[in-house]
Amino acid sequence: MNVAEHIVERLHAWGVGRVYGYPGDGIGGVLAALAPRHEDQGEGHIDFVQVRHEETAGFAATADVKYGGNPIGCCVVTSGPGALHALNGIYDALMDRVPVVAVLGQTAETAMGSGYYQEVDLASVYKDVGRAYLETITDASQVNHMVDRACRTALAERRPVVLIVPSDVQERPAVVEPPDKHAFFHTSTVPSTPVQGAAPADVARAAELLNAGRKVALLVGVGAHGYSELVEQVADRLGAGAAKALLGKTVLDDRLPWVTGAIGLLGTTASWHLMRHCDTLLIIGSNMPYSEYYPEPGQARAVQIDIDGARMGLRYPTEVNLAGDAGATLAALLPLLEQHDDAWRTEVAKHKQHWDDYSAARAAAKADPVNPEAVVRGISARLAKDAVVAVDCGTATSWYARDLDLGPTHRGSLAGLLLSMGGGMPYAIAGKMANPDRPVLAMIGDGAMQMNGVNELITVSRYAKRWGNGSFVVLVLNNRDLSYVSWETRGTLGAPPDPEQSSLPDVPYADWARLLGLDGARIERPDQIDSVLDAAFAADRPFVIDAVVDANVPLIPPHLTASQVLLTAKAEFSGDPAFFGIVAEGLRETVVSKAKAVLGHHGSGDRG
Ligand SMILES: Cc1ncc(C[n+]2csc(CCOP(=O)(O)OP(=O)(O)O)c2C)c(N)n1
Ligand SMILES: [Mg+2]
Repeated sequence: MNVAEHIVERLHAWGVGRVYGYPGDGIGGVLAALAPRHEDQGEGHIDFVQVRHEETAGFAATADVKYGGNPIGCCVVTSGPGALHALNGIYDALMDRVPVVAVLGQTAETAMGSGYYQEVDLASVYKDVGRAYLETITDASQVNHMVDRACRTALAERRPVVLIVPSDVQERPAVVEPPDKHAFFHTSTVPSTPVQGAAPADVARAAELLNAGRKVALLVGVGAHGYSELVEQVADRLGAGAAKALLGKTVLDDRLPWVTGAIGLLGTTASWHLMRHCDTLLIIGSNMPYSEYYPEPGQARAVQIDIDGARMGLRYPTEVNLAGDAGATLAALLPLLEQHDDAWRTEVAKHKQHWDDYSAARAAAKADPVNPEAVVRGISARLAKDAVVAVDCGTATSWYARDLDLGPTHRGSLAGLLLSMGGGMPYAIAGKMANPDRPVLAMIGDGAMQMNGVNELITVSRYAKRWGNGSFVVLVLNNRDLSYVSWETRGTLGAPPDPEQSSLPDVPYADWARLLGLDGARIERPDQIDSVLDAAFAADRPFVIDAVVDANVPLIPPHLTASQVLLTAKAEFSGDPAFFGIVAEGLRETVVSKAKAVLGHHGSGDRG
């Protein structure tokens, strides 16, 4: 056995059953060690997924864990350019707190320091993203303790860890049993028991606070994943309404009347009302960053449950901070909670209904040529109960948050805090690899599709035959614009976007899919929506929906601040032609009339 084979064996012992990667001579030894494992369908099996770009390997390793695949994600990439490509995907693991081990090749030790080709100081480049654990294996005796400590740290801290392995070290004979002497270690591959619930005395204090509340709001995040029933029971007991952070979207069913859906910039007016009118807040496993969407400071008494004691009270001044696993903590809390009446819930449900009516009207509004929300709502109606959903960064994120009804039977995720374009297709691939018997849906903007999606469709076409369930639907929102940023430009700078920067070439995405042996169709008119969606969801192979949608359906935040209105209006009045093209007339009226009211209020002809 050599060092590379030893590393692979030890990673396997920690639960690494799938590796996303790309070859190169800097990592040749490790890939050679993976080869027989890939063929071995028995105990020692490790799947190898060859992607088109190392960034995909980083994203997919992260997403694999999020979608319930391996307990620890793994990507294996070569030295220099391979490792530099992978960096962004590994940052996703850091920001969304996912255990991932990145194995990076490196220049041979003998050549290091000579300015050799592909020689990059990876320990420096990866210092930040690998802050939990980053080491270079330079001696065969280090393999046991370095792999063990890396994997244990990744799992315990839910962070990426990095092992750099020079190419010549990979080939050296392994030291499987280090000698029993000074400065050698004998380490364990037995995982640590998971963190349990919070301390009973603190749970009792939290119960007292929650029982005193009359208008309780829940903010539910990814930390509540897997505990949907408990969250519902707690909410029912407290007569509470609940808003969901983006990564917690599947914890509670969007269709429940007391669930107000998404919160924050992409959220609903119902979540805004819930937060702004509650007197008590219970945050469960969420680190939702938009602080202005929480209750006003001082308005609500708050309890937070988080597995990480270091992340308490960061977004809202909480009174009781319960550090522990959300499931165990909620289970301890539930018997201490008194039954509340449903007066507040009735109010919450009324606002939820308003939102539903408003959003249905938005989707029904005419657009040029097709309203993206109509397409997404059509998808929502057809989505299988067990679908796995991936979404990219852009307007797709908004429509995912607002128009797609998901619940605990689904799985849904994205690069939540990093919000990188190009996450959607790698997430969809990992979602399918982790759940080959479930249908997958990806929602991706044309910009992100052009960034990496068209290439990674090659990966999809390569592996599609392996999947037990062939359904893999990719919705491309072909609006020929970096629309999300165009709206940000209007809303924050008060300026129309520069078309040279923001417009995108039209690409026949469905034709490309068919060239690859997949299926696809274009939606160019509203009357094609139903037939194309029906075909997409009936297809037994990956299907690309090229939806030619309107870039100018406004992305209105749930609460328009006066300054946003002023700036958006300024963009309009300064002659942004797109703004006049907004065909969701009712909405346009809302923004424009609100803007005019504010402008009028400020008495400022000059602002126009
Ligand atoms: C890697 C990366 N580059 C740039 C951005 C900034 N950004 C956020 S959304 C967006 C526009 C996305 O365009 P597209 O994929 O076409 O989706 P749309 O908003 O048009 O639906 C951009 C450029 C980003 N988030 N990530
Ligand atoms: Mg676009």
